[in-house]
Amino acid sequence: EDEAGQARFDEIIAQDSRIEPRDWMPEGYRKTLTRQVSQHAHSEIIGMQPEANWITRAPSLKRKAILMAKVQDEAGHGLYLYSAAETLGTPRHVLNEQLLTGRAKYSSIFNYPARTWADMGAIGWLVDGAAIANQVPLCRASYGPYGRAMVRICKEESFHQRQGFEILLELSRGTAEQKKMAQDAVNRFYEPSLMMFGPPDADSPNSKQSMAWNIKRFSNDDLRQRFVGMIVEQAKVLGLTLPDPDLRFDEESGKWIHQDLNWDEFKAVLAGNGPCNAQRLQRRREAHEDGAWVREAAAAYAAKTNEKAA
Ligand code: FAQ
Repeated sequence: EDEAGQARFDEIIAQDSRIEPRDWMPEGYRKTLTRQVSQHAHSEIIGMQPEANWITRAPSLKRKAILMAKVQDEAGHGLYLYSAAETLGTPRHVLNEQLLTGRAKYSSIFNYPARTWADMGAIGWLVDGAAIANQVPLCRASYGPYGRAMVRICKEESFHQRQGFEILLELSRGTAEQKKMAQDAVNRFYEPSLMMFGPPDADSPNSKQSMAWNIKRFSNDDLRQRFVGMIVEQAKVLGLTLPDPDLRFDEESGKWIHQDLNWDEFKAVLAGNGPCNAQRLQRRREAHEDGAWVREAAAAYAAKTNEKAA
């Protein structure tokens, strides 16, 4: 049966068609997707924290409403992605346990602090911008539930990116102090946002297989340089600069060249030693404990309903 399943799986991949939850799939495919999709879900949930910190301090009612909507969207993305991950066979409480015990990764970017209101602009523009550049190709991922989830998520990320851009634009056109605050936020988030695309291709153990399985469509470095090209023009409109002395377009390769990134810092953040890792996980554990009564009530209600039905 495995042999027939493998042959059918290979055929679906060769046709660039989709694998669905009930289809036979190699264990490695199931495992790498569970890893990537659940880590993506964890990123959305942990990613609520830097911005949630600023909801009470948003400079106007309108800004507050927009920021609240964005953070709620991220919660929605997380739930959506956990559902997609569960179709691969691992229940959500197990995935959650992996996050709370620090065994599962989530995006490095959310371990950096959001210090000023301008950081809401830089996060929207650069972090959501990088998320879109990485996730648009994932809409064509070979695993059906993941690809379909990505389509909806990318639509919302586009709104997020525009709202961040608009915050920076307004600050940049404001007082000298506001413009300085915007530039400072961009300076701090530029390099970490480039690291969101993952390690350089030569140090990316999962890329080759994930590309062969049509999960990833482009390499980490390829997406990174594309993203840089996108933001170069947008930075001009913003009247802000990117803190990268090596930044240029290389005619010969048709690619954007950027400065070398500090991969030691990236490794430290992944190992749990970034500026906010401990705080982010601590907050998530507290939120999980605070929600215990909701889970208990939902389970009791479900048991009662089942009893009645029986
Ligand atoms: N941070 O072999 P590769 C968002 C890990 S957007 C932490 O290249 P792969 C929206 C990687 O997991 C952020 N870990 O791995 C939002 C692997 O470790 P493992 C989330 C990283 O999977 C905006 C190891 O390094 N987006 O949340 C990172 O082929 C604003 C080796 O790396 C996604 O998750 C990193 N930056 O490629 C929310 C997108 N990079 O698991 C709130 C989907 C790599 O073997 C506010 N994911 N690692 O132990 C992907 O596209 C891929 O998983 C990559 C990594 C490209 C991230």
